[in-house]
Amino acid sequence: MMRALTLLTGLALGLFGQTKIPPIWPQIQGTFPHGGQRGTSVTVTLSGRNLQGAKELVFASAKLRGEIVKAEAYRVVAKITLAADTEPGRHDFRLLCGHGSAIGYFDVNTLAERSEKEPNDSREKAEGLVFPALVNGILKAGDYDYFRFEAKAGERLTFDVLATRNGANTDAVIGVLDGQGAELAYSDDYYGFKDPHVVFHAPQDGAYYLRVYGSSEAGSDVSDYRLVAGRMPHVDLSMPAGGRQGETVELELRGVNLGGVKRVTLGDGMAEGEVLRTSGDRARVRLAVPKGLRLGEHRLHVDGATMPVPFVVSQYREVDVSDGSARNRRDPKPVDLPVVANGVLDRAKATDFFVFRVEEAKTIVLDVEGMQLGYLTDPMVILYDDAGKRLAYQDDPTTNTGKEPANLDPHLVFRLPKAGRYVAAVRDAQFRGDPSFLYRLTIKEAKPDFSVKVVGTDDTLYRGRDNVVLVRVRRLEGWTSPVEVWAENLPAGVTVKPVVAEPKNTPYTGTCGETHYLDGTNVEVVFRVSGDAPLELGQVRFMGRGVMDGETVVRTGKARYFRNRVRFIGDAEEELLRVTVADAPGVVLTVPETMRLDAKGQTKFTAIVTRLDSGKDTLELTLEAATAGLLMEVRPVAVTDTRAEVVVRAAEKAPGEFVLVGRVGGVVVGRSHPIQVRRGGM
Ligand SMILES: [Ca+2]
Ligand SMILES: [Ca+2]
Ligand SMILES: [Ca+2]
Repeated sequence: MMRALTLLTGLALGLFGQTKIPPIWPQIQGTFPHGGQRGTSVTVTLSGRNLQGAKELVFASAKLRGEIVKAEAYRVVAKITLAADTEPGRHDFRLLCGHGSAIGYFDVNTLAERSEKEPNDSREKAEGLVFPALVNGILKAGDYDYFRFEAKAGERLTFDVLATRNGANTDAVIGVLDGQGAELAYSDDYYGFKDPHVVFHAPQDGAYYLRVYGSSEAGSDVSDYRLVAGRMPHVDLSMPAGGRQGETVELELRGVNLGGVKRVTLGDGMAEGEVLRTSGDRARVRLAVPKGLRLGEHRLHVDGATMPVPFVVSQYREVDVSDGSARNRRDPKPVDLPVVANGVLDRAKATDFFVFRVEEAKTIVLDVEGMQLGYLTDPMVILYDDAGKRLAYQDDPTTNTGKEPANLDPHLVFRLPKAGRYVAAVRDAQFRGDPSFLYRLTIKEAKPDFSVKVVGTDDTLYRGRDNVVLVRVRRLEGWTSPVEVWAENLPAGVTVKPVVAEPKNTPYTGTCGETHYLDGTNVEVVFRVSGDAPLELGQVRFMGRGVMDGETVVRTGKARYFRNRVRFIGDAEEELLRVTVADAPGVVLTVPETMRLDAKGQTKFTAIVTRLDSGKDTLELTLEAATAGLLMEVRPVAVTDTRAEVVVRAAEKAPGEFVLVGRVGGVVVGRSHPIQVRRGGM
């Protein structure tokens, strides 16, 4: 979640310049358990900062209901009720507080769940697993979680740890050990964002161990994970990975333990597939794609499988070349445009070639989906003329520096100079290959278009100020005109002036000072909030409009997960931006969460003082809600000071808690979050 860059309006005589508001909005860092079994109720603890006053927990799906049980600054306890027909997989929720909202993710499964029981740090203390198992765990720093299981020779068992894919900050590793503790299988990062996955082939009958731990032994009190283990089916991909609206498609699911697959469902019960035949690692399924189904990515669920696989609903003819029928450069696969080719770059250097004809000069687009669907493919496309001369190629549409969300999927737009035959090729940019390197290549005549994406999902809009929300316009299929961006459905007292995104990608500076470009244009949309706007929650819709070749195109914006909070990218379930109209405090006091007393029962810290009031008078700091026996020493903070050195003494040397309060002229202008005082040590 990227927050508004809050600027000041200068209404108050321009005294405070452009003070940036420190992060005083709610932030969720951990969720435990990070999911639940559908048809049950679960008590969940959300850990984070600035969670005080949480009023509601709302889900995008009506099948899930949240109820706040208890709300404190660092912790919210909520009860979540899951309807029996909730779609399995990840669901967005929002925690709504008076001072802002935060997005979180909740995983829904069909399996009965339990939590790990510490201590389980060695084989001797391993917990028994009964398959299928779903265990919720926490990886503290240096933590090892051992589980014991029985397997028969030749059995294939799936171990999957769901953590970063839920937004958890857990970089988990798993290892499978034999009865004597020798490691037989290992996985650190299997999925794009560091979650591990192992399919274990048991070499003989007997007892084995599974070990879950943090990469480099990293972990924390809020590093949660969900372990799914058993003889369950696991699907790597569906081939083809999409189907055309209103058509019936025959799919091959590829994975392990697919022999018993009986039920395949598209999305939230939108279509049921008919299982035609199965073998151990394949299942053939006939699926009628409903005519009115929304275009784009959906989830395909296999009953009992660990995870759904992506399935894209398209409006073009789909072909499957995963049988290797496009592998030969001298004998490329003939296709008619428009077409979506589905393939797998299954081995190193694998390249698929397609030949097509155009009857006149025209602009075409070669668009690949790979990474966007969650696969580790880094696809690139190359375009040749009939004589084999390379006309154009594209690897990534943006420079991927790690500073901005990555996009590895090419979108190449090219003007074919004349009628004739052309060849398009797709391969991994580094010539890597793997049976899971799926791609979907769309080749079609370009029809200029654009997308509007909000950079983030939640924002707090402060009264009496201008608040900036970043919106990214991405030009597609050769769009070269300006796009006007505006916002609708605004809360009372909030106004927004339309902004124009010029057809130029936004530059940004890399870590070494070099210049890079985004794959789109960021515009700053300014939300001016009057001083008397009602304090309320709202949902804002962004819109974009542009004219090209005499045609007006209007698009609705979509809120997008932002990399800093969530390790995955993509559109949030709700397309509207959640906003909260709130008052900025007169002062923000940034303080540590925890202090430890020294041998004399004393501790000190520096409070960072950000004045957001007119700042003409000295700030007095006092202690509030103090546990008995806590005393504080601090000097008044002069208007020009941004730091305050605070000394705290505890008569009892016992744990306690206090809040730092800022007053100007006797009036409270701000409070810190609670500071826990603990007994000595580090
Ligand atoms: Ca643990
Ligand atoms: Ca442990
Ligand atoms: Ca990992």
